[in-house]
Amino acid sequence: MLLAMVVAASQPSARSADDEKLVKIVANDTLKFSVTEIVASPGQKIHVQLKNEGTMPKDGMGHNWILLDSEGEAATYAMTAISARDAAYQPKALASHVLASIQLLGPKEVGDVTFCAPTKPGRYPYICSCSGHSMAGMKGVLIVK
Ligand SMILES: [Cu+2]
Repeated sequence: MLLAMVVAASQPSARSADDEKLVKIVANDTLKFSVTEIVASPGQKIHVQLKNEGTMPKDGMGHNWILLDSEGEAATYAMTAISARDAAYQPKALASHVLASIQLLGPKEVGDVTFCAPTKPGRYPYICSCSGHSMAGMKGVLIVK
């Protein structure tokens, strides 16, 4: 009986579709995300849609969305990504720090990703890793609480 209760408690709570959080982010040539803060509950299902409304060419001014596991890794990832142009600015060596991502988008392209928020409360940074964009301010944070 006790075992059955423990098992039941460890199951993800049955959430309805209404609990899925839809976040629409717009990126453009000004190197900003339209949404810089997302608040979610632990394990909450999140659907992020990124739209690039810019007009500049994908090579150099494309935008992606990379959610990372810590603030420290975000800085490292952004630096490393600059020389990972051939991998669409997603350095494979750091892939283990990526919690969710949307691929590099050219002008007028839209990308999506659906994932579950980390179960551990905290701050999880997201960046555009295209050639230094996050250093110019193209970043935000997912706050799990
Ligand atoms: Cu960008």
